[in-house]
Amino acid sequence: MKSNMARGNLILIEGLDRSGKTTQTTRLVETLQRKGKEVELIKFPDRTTPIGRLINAYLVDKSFQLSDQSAHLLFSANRWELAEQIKQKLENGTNIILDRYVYSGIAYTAAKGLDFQWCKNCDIGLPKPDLIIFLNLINNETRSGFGDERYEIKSFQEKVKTQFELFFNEQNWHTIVVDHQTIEQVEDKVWKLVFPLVDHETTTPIDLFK
Ligand code: NYM
Ligand code: MG
Repeated sequence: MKSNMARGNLILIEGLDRSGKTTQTTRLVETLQRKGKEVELIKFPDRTTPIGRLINAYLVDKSFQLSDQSAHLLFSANRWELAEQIKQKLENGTNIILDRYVYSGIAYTAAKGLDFQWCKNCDIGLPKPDLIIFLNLINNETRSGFGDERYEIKSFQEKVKTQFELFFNEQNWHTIVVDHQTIEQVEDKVWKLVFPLVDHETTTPIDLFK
C-alpha cells in the first residue's frame, strides 16, 4: 500500500452465543453497501475451509474427540489461513466486518481453564481490528434458547463472559448492552461507533494483535 492511500477498516463484532452478532454484522454490511462503501463480511469460524470443516465437526458432534489445545489451535489456524487475504483486502480499500475473531478464540478456551497467555500466543501477529464492538448480554435468560452445539450451555457461557470481561479495557473496545433492546436500537448504536471510522480516510498502517 502506498503510505498516503486510504485503506479499509477492520471492524469486529464479538459476543457470546445468541447475542445478535450475525444479525448486526449482516445489517452493518447492508448499511455500508447502501452508502456505496466496499465491504465484506468474514465470519469465524469459517466452516468452509478444510480446517473449518474439522472445527464444524468438533462443534456439532460432541463425541468428536479433540484435546482442548488442539481445538484451540484449529480455531487460530482458521484465522491465519485468511490473514493474508484480510490484509490485502484492507489495503485495496475494502472494509471488513468480522463476526467473531481472536477474542472469541481466547475467551472460549480460557473458559475451559487453559492459561490465558497461552491462548493468546498463537493469534499474536494477526491484523488487529480498528474497532471492536462487544454485544453484551448481561442476563443470559432474556434471549431465545441456545442451540445444540458444543459450548451452548448457560453455565459455560457465563465462564466465557468472565474471560471476555478481561478485554473490556482494551484499546478500540466498546460494549453495547443488548438486553431488552430491539434489533434497530442495537443497530443504531453500532452505527454510531462505525460511522466516524468510515466517514474519514484511514491511512494509518494496519495494527497487529499482541
Ligand atoms: N469459537 C469461535 C471458539 O471456541 N473459538 C474461536 O476462535 C471462535 C472464532 O465457536 N460457540 C466458538 C464460539 C461458538 C462456536 O461460533 C461457533 P458461531 O459464531 O456460533 O458460529
Ligand atoms: Mg453459535
